[in-house]
Amino acid sequence: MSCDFSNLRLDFPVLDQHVGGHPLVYLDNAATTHKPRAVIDAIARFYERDNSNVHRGLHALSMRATDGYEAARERTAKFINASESAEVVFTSGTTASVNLVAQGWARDNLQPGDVVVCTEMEHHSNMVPWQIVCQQTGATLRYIPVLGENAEGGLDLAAFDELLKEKVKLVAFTHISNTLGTINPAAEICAKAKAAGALTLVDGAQSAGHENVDVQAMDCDFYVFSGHKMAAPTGIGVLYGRKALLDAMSPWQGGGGMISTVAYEGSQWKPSPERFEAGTPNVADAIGLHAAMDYLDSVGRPAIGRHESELAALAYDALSDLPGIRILGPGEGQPRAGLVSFAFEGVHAHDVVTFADQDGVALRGGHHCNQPLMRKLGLPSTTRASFYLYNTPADVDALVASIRRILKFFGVE
Ligand code: C6P
Repeated sequence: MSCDFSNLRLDFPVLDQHVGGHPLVYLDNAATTHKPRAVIDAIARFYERDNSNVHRGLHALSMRATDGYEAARERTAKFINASESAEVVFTSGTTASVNLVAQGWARDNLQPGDVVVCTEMEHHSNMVPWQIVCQQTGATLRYIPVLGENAEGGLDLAAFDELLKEKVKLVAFTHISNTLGTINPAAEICAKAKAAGALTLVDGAQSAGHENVDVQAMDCDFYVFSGHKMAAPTGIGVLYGRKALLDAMSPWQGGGGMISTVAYEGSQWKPSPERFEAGTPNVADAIGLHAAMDYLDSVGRPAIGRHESELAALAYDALSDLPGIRILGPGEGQPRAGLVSFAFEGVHAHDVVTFADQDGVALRGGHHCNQPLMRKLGLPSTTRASFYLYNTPADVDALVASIRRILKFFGVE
């Protein structure tokens, strides 16, 4: 049964408001998404009935909280098709998950002469942690180039093949680019890396809530994502890792919950996932993440992905007609995730976003945590419209009308 996306807006209370006298048109979903009533209710229910610390108490509330937290882990394993729930570590988000692997795996396993490969389209969160650990270990960081003056050619996989002739230990790359909308061939990249003896980390921040993710089919070693970009709360994220790898990794942070025994002389760790969850975890938001996964799957992730890509294609076509526009990422008719990032000569993205806000249209302007990519493309910033399941073709019309108004003001159209 196909889903009627036109009514989904009603599930998201925050969308029922006016901004600048106009109904809110929220097109900043790559930054963070809104939460459906089902998620808000699940969090409220936890605080109203079950609030307690987990894994520590033997009283009823603590046991209910523990059950809820561990059920969220089971649900997450199912959501990404991990082979067991112990492969799911809860973190505060994508950034924390990448840093955990950088400091828990890479710091112990890299040495001078080793190479980490990431890409020129990487978000800072999947670049800076590798820069830090390469500095710490003497390893070298290399980048798969992007092709084309607007990066429309995606990743240069021939150049990747060349890089793999070096002593590559890890390939860390984004599944979907938050600035370009490029959908990278994750399984192909993982297969190439594996054949060269390298591990893989896939940044799923922009893919996890937008398509079916199967970490076993992708055959990656690590997959990381944030709840807040997929209808779940802020402050909860996931590190998926193969069990044997996680169990061989050092803890990133020490404290309660992650130890098996502690003596004055030293301590021993629990296996994963507890080893990586020192201190009181974010129980309420893990329960919110569980509710978000149920909600997204009740709509259907493949349908959500198709819907967003259709909206992005509509926006791409309408914006392409505007004078002086430069649209980044995949060209006309090429596969594109649900976002469009663009720039106009002589009109700064921050002006575009400020004007659009007066029309009730929420966009993002800036470098989108992709400074090196912006520099390579010769742009200070872009304006980005990013879609989610509650957006509609009418939202694309509002976007285009607002952009036309801005261009008139600046005398461009
Ligand atoms: N991108 C954007 O507006 P955190 O902040 O840890 O939840 O996610 C970081 C992150 C990592 N990888 C990718 C591909 C991302 O898009 C993001 C977050 C936001 O594009 C904020 S800069």
